[in-house]
Amino acid sequence: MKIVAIEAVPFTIPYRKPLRFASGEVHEADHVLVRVHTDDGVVGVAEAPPRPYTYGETQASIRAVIDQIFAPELVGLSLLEREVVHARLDRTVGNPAAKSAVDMACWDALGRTLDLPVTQLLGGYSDRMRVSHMVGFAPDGAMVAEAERVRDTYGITTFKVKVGRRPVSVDVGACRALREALGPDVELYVDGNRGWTPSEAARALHAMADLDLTLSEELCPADDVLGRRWLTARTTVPTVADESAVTSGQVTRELLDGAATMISIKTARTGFTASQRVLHQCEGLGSEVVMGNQIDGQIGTACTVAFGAAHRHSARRAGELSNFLDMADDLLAEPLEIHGGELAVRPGPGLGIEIDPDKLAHYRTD
Ligand code: MUC
Ligand code: MG
Repeated sequence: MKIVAIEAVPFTIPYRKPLRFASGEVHEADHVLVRVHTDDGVVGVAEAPPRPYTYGETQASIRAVIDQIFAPELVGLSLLEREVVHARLDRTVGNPAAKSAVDMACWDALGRTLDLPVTQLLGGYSDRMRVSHMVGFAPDGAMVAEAERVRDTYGITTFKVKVGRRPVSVDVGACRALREALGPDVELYVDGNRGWTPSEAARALHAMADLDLTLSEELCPADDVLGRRWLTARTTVPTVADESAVTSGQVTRELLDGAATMISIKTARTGFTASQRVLHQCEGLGSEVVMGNQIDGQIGTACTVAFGAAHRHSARRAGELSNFLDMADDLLAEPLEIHGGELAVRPGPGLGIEIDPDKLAHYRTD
């Protein structure tokens, strides 16, 4: 079970249509495939999606930190020395997506070594999650058409609508158009990616008070310390901390400050090990969680559902598991499929996924 090598392979897969949101936009998946090799000949995999507008990482920085710092520090350790692995990773500040992909590839390698699914090693609560779909910025008609297509094709009835940066009236109009078209039975919530001031956010929530929004995520920046507290205290829509709550300490601050009432957990930024810490922390503090999406491909989505379904606390809500539908292709030999609004966890050892070597050869850019 000794780690003998860690590879960081860059690849680029185009999107069918770009995803646009307040802090950026994505036209292609320029991710990094991470492979952890052990002395038993086992290979664990995971993917790191660079989000420079959220955490400052790029495809090149993820490769560099893994090749130059993490791989030399971890080679020689056993897969069972998880605390040592994390103590070494934590010598480097930041780099959440790079660290998380290394962590999850180690878990995949451990599951394959033990011939057990990671989801069962983590908690084994359920074998599936309901799916929530993210709808990015577009004219109202296009946002409605996308939501209707996703509902009709995949049975998805929970939608996270991107807001912020555009004028409040435009986003309010889009949310109203979605509610009118989809009817009262779908779940709608909004994510501002820090795009509004607290007063704009308050005005937007007031204008959408009749739309039955279930959550409002990261409407204003974490540094709006008093503004976020003010907003959270005055709205009846629970406020979700996403990119403001990357570490356990930030989760504590957000919740105890009254800056947010819930936490988005993303395996792409906290892996399995630190996501489990955050999950248990939230459970202990009485805060709900939502399994978020870091604009993941299919490998990342397999990780999110393996984690989200494994725990009672994270399996309650629909998880954000459908971004890969926007991509033109992916690397898995057997693609993920959403049916009846649900995504099943892959059975089989580790994450239960295999990389298609021809697809990797086609999309890798090194
Ligand atoms: C989300 O929930 O914010 C957009 C930027 C990012 O880092 O994640 C996505 C989705
Ligand atoms: Mg978010």
